[in-house]
Amino acid sequence: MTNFDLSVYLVTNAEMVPAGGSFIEYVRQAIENGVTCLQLREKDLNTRDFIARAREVKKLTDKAGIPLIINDRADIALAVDAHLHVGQDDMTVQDARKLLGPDKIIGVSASKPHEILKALEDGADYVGIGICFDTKTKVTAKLPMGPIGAQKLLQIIKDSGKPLKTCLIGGINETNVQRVRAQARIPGLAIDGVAIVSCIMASPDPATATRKLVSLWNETPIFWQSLSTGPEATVKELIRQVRTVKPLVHHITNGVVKNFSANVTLAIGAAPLMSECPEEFGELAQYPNNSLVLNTGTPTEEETQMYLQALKAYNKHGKPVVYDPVGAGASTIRRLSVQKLLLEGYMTVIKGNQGEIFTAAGIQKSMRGVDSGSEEALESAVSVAKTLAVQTRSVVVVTGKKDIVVDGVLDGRPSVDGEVTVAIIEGGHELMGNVTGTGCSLGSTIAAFVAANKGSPFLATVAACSVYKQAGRKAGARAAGPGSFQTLFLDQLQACTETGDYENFQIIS
Ligand code: TPS
Repeated sequence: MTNFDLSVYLVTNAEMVPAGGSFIEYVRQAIENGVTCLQLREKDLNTRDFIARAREVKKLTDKAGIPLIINDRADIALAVDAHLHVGQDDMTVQDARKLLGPDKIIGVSASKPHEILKALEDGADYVGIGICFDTKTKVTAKLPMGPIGAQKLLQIIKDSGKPLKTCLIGGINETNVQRVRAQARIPGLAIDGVAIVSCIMASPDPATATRKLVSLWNETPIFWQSLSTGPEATVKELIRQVRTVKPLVHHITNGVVKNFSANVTLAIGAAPLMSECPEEFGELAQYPNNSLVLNTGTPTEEETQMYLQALKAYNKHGKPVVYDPVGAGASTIRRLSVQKLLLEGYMTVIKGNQGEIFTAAGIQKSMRGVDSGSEEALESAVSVAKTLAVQTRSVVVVTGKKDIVVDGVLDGRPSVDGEVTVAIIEGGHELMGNVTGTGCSLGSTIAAFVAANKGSPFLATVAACSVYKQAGRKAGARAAGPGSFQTLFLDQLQACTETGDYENFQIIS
């Protein structure tokens, strides 16, 4: 059967219902408030009680016109004329099909490529892909794959050409459902829904929890709103907008560059704020016209927890986040920090040098031995940046002799079919590499530009890189060495942003 709606799929767990609540009442409220599918998952009921409960629930699902799916027990599905979900250790889809016939929905849990291939071969109607995030609901040794990790499974389904539906499960709740929807997709195929246990079953108010999940699933994700191209603006207007809006740029950055980053932020007409105090992240994220620079200079486990709190606060309010994964591939702890942050949050812009962007994209290949300024290196960096932009749906910046800016990818735009917009910006000066903080402060500049130009994060990022390169070129031409370069660079940043003087850039695709 293919005609069913997986978008908000409740999987029950009677033990989670808070004291004083009634299971059937929870199910009724979830159904009345919009779940589109319901799975009865009873691990501890005896057969007779299970059937009785299934009949009771089926009255509600029939009335609402949504499918009732029984977990694991084909006999019970048969007895009550319901559909079936099986796990990898349960009856196979093939055997279940023999029992239930062609008209019943049969779904199967899957987390690995070979399990998807088997589901396709066996003619499953949908797969429950997981675990997406950490979950306390099910004892599992599986590691969270995140919405990005689900993309390679979607690719297998797309390549098969079969109409296998998908939902993601594990740790999905109102704080991450929109990011799941935004990121769990590849060009031409998106997940069909999310399956939820605790966010509804353990909630003190299942009606509100359900309504919220349903509306978050159906609304345009908050990230897409800020990723829309918006009105066509000239680069000069984008630059002017920074001084007009005076965005507040919250920095979490490493000690060695704090002072310089704050001065750069001031020079371009924005306001810097340095805070590593999680207690105020929720409030700071709600300031108007703000953004977050997440420069993960010292990613100890403790610091990474702090980064996560800031990321989640800014994501919650749909505010721009510029992520600078400093030294991303240099050590295990740095790689883990990158993985964790990309699993747990959405970045508006990811900025790094070639090595950092390769690591963020999960690509091991080293460009060692290749001249970083060569055409070969540029081409390979563009291709990796595109991969990362498509995966994360972020704007990706690769810094270097030439900066590369790749557009984040959106539905409804041509880029979704693989054509991603890329800008290349030349300019700057070699002295930029001799002053600590010039790399990190580009992150501050991008954050200010993106905050001031919410409708156009791609062009705003291009504008930020262009102004930055221009100020670098001009300061370099006048400087006697790194010392005078530093002061001249701040002067030039102010002058260039005041006059709208920027380095020309090239859109290559
Ligand atoms: C459609 N499963 C994987 S994670 C999990 C369960 C029950 C717990 C999630 O809980 N796919 C479907 N149905 C299933 N039963 C499974 C997979 C297995 P929470 O949302 O509280 O994190």
